Amino acid sequence: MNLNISLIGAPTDIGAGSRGASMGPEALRVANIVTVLEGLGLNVQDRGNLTGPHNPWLPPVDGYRHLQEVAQWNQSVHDAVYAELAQKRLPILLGGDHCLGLGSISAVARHCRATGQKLRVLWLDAHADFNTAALTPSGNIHGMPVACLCGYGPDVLTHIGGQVPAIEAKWVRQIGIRSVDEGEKRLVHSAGLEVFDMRYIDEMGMRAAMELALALVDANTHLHVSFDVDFLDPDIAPGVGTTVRGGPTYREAQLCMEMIADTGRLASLDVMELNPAFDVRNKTAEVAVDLIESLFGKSTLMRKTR
Ligand code: Z70
Ligand code: MN
Ligand code: MN
Ligand code: MN
Repeated sequence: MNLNISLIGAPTDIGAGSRGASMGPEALRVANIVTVLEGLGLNVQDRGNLTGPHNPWLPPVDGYRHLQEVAQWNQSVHDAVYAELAQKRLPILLGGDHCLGLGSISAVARHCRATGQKLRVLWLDAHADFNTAALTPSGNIHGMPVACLCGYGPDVLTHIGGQVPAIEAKWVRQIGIRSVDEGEKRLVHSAGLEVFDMRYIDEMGMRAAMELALALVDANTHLHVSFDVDFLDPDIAPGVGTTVRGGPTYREAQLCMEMIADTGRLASLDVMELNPAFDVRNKTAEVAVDLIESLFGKSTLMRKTR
């Protein structure tokens, strides 16, 4: 794995349905993300925070809230993530709401085109984030980034990164899904997204889900993880804008992270939707950092010394 890590803060809630994810990057720093990663032997550079338009908190226009502001934040995320990849570093985007997955993953896809790597995106989330302007019940663009990446969305969002669509649906595996809107569900099926929802995880177990989600990941695969903290069960992660009951437990989430670590192919990461305004004594940030530690191979070290 790439041992050179760059942290990029994106302090905004521009695409979210509640305010507060803008405080996510600092909460992750307060939960010691830098020293925890350094403790694993990684070289960590904190690039500080990006800047962008403030959140005007307006109602949707033509099915989108804050479309221009979302586009501007995503362009800045795209440029920052692409620059780190071009310097052969592993970017960790500290969100910020999940609309920014668009800027991050479009940059990763562009990097993969330049280097001839295959891309696999693991989308860990309670939500499919596959809405369009016509389907969305809210207009919140954090419910749309996967659709935009796959080419379903407005030009200002789908064109970031220079190729439309930025990715193919078949490169994506969604894990932990348990809240999908009616129209969104139909688009998920027609686009052919592979979804390991909570029903699947309950019946088959996290191990089987991850074995399939990681199938055919090889030495030429760039593995991107987009971790929406609301993936986790609210019992362990109350600090998000939208809690949805019935998510992975700490142990299931940890196994998920460990199996990703075991591939050795993790090459970029988003940590999104952490909302300190809903958290209790920063505990959700601490759980997220614990799980990120597993994602970067904490348990691999433990197995070697067993
Ligand atoms: C709903 C929508 C959502 C959070 C994504 C919810 C979207 N599907 N919420 N992430 N926290 O409004 O599109
Ligand atoms: Mn999400
Ligand atoms: Mn979510
Ligand atoms: Mn690479």
